[in-house]
This record gives sequence, structure tokens and C-alpha cells, in this order.
Amino acid sequence: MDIETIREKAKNDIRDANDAQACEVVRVRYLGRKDGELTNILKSLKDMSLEEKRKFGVGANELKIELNELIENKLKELSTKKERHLDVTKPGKKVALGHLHPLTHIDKQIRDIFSSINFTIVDGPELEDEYHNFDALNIPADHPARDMWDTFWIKQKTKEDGNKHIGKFLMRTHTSPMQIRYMETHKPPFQILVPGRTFRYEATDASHEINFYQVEGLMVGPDVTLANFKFVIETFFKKFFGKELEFRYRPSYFPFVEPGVELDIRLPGGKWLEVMGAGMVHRNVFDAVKYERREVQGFAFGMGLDRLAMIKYGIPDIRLFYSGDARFTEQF
Ligand code: YSA
Repeated sequence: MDIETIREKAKNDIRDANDAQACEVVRVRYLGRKDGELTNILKSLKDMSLEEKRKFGVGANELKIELNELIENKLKELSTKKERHLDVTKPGKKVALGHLHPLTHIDKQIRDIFSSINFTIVDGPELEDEYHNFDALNIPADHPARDMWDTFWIKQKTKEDGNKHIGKFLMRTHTSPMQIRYMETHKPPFQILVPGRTFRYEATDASHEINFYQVEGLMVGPDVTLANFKFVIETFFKKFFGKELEFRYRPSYFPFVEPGVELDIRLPGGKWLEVMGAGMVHRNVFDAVKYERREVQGFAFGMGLDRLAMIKYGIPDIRLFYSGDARFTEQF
């Protein structure tokens, strides 16, 4: 039988097929592996002369593709036709709802609480320059405190490559550079909150990730004191955890504050957990942003958002946040 005859016959059969089973019968008749009419022609190609092969081969293969497509389309057509018959007794389909990531929940809660006590929420760049991440925060290049922040440096083009920028770039190691960026462009008094993503080149474990989130706070005015910090932060934590808590302030060191403190919260089991670094903004930081150091003072703090989420939801390992496992996020 020649190819044109098969084509005509097969097309008619496909047109007449009125369900999936009939389509399958047609498919087997022409394309069945064992005895399909077109398959047989394709099989016989190997015994043909070169000239015959040329004549039949191309046409037969094209027809194979064409018939497969026609059957496929027919099946689609049949299934949509079927859907058009509305069966009102059929149980509804369950719609799978997406879930917000637990860090998104925590981020929102923190923003809401600070907004309610008049803090302005500010965003900043994740790709930073050395000046804002370190130098302006009173951490010059040779300062040993730079070791506190293991840094992902960005590969730099040299001047020969046409790089006009002075200074190096890095993925911000903390949200503190936004203190500088904000003060460079705003005059006090103000109080801001900067939630954001931060990066550190360090080994991961249950409480350390190379990518995590911090929340920076900064309040500057003519007479802002550590007592204001204490009030703001204790108000925040009580609202955040929804209960009375015990706090412990320990002296600490960060180059951009003087004095510096760390804040611990007592967990239900009685254990103290460090939740943030803070302090009164260092005069050298005010100098860097050209504030008159005798006219203003302020407090700043930085806390780990992931760690707060771990405490609030009882999550034992920070790496779960970044696992991309839907079974984890579905729980929130
Ligand atoms: C201190 C004083 C200020 O006036 C303002 C801000 C600060 C905080 C300072 N910029 C800082 O980064 N301090 S820190 O290195 O101790 O990090 C702060 C918090 O980030 C930690 O308490 C912890 O909760 C979290 N953190 C740090 N490294 C982390 C991490 N969370 C997850 N993975 C890591 N690798």
C-alpha cells in the first residue's frame, strides 16, 4: 500500500475515533510496534534499494510524526470535550495553597511592631563597598575587629580593566552599613529599622549559615540614651514573644559603639540566649557622616532574624530555613 493511501485511511480513522480507546486502536493499527501498517513499511525500508529508500523513507517518517501529532491532538480534544460536561455531583478539587516562609512571617512581625512605635522601615543594598561595611563604622583596614566578619569579597576589576571605582566591593556582612548610608542623607532626629539579608564566609552548623538575615535599629537625636534603648527593645521583645521576659545586658565590644552591650533572653528551660549586639553610636561614626558629635547621640542594635525565628518556632537547625523543603514551610 502506498503512503498516500495510508495517510488518507488513517486520517479518516482518527476523525471517526470518539474516545481514547478508539484512538489507541487507530494508533496500534498504523503505528503498532508489531504489525502497524506504517511500521511495516518502515521496517521494510532496510530491504529496499537506495532509490526506493529515498522515495519511501522520508515520506514514511514524516507520516509517522504527522499521525502521532494527529492522535495526540485528538486525545486533547476529546478530554476537553469531556470536561465540558459538568458533573455537579463530583467532589470538588482541593486547591493547594502556598505558604509564607517562616522567615517572612518573622520579618513581618518585626516590621509591624517597630512601625507601631514610630520606627521608619528602610531598605539597603546587599552588595556593599568596603567603606560603608567597615571603614565608616570605625573598622579601618588593619583593624583586628575585621576578623569578626568573615567576608565574601567581590572579584574586582583592576584599573587596567577600566575600573573607575575606588575601594573594594563585598556582600554585606551585617546590616550596620545602612546606619552610615541613612545618616549620610538624613538629619536627626529619627529612628529607623533595617531588616535585610547578610552574608558571611564561614562554616555552617545548626546556628550559622553563610546567608542569613539581620535587623538593624538606629535612633539618633539630641538626647537619646541607653535607657531609651532599653525601653524600646524590651517593649519589642515583650510584643514579639507575647509575654514577660527576663533580660540580661552584658558589656561587649563593637568598634562602632561605645559603650557596647549584648542582650540575652532567658529561655523557658532557664538557659540564657544571646539575641543581639547594641550600644551607643561611636563618635567616630558621627564624624564619618559629618554630624556634629557634641550635638547628637544615639543607640544602635543588630539582631539575627533567623535566630529569633528559631526561638519563636522551636526550630533546631538554621539550615532548615534554606533547605527549600516544602514539608518544612507547609508547617507555617
Ligand atoms: C552591634 C552593635 C550595633 O550598634 C549595631 C549592630 C550590631 C550587630 C553587629 N553589626 C553584628 O553583626 N554583630 S554579630 O556579628 O554578633 O551578629 C549579630 C547577630 O547576627 C548575632 O547575634 C546572630 O544572631 C546573628 N548571626 C551572626 N552570624 C550569623 C548569625 N545568624 C546566622 N548565621 C550566622 N552565620
